[in-house]
Amino acid sequence: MASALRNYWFPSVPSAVLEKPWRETVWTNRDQMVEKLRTFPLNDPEFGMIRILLHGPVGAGKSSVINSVKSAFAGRVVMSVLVASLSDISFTSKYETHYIKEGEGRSPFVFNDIMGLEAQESRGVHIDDIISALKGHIPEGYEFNPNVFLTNSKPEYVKDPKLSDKVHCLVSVVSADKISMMSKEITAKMRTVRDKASILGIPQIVVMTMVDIACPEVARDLKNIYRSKEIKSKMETCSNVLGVPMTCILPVKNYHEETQMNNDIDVLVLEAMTKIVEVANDYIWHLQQKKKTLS
Ligand SMILES: Nc1nc2c(ncn2[C@@H]2O[C@H](COP(=O)(O)OP(=O)(O)OP(=O)(O)O)[C@@H](O)[C@H]2O)c(=O)[nH]1
Ligand SMILES: [Mg+2]
Repeated sequence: MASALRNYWFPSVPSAVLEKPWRETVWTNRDQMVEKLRTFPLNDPEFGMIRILLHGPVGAGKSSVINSVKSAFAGRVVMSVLVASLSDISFTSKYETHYIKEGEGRSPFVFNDIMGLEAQESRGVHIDDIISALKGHIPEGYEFNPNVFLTNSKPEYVKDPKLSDKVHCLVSVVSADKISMMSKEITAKMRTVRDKASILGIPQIVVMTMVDIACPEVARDLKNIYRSKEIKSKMETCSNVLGVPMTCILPVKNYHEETQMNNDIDVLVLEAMTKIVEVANDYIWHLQQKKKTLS
């Protein structure tokens, strides 16, 4: 009786979460996922390593993604890549390779972090520098200058990049809470970089961060990620804005204020990482076939 009365006075609000997840996730597989990535065999060992380039708007969580992957591998929260307290100027200004420690050695994949994109022409990383990075022409430690991009007339330009200097997967990092408000200038810059990567044959993945900010149900329980209507809608927006299929969009929540490890953060980060490494390895195989045909 009491509950019938409650329903009468307070009609039920549509639920923010779907009854069933629309994408399956195994939440108990953390250790196996780490092990699989640790022992990942490269299709062509001559490459030495898979190079992953992260790009995206200022403050999207690019550097934090690297810290989250490092943490998942180390089994403790690692904050070795400096991240910004929220600001509209890119905190990362140097081109740096980040290695993932694995036992005494290092894993077969590395990340390159890059300055963030901004709407104005003279601010943020220049898209020609991102394109040069894709081709392996940007030297380690290079300090980006939004006004001047690196050309082949400069001494620091890497004229003859090795296979391992080139990028094998381009990862676009966007934040779930800002994707609907992304300016058309930034969208255009991201699409230009993606088009160039496509011409070069480089595979692309989108990592959507800040899912905890975009949806309270996900902030409450990360396992709601594929039940959240809000997150699905953000991913669809992301797919439309950037022109990437849903299957290439991986939502994650980064370590940002936690001091303790969290299984669910790790699982989503490792799922994204697995997808990145798989598409990059397919690309390496493709390049190997081309090399064989030419020799
Ligand atoms: N709540 C929440 N905060 C996050 C997440 N990812 C990153 N942050 C925070 O967002 C801010 C920006 O993160 P960064 O990793 O520095 O972003 P970035 O893309 O490297 O930024 P720039 O180098 O300045 O272009 C930091 O304060 C992070 O702690 C996330 O998934 N959830
Ligand atoms: Mg950064």
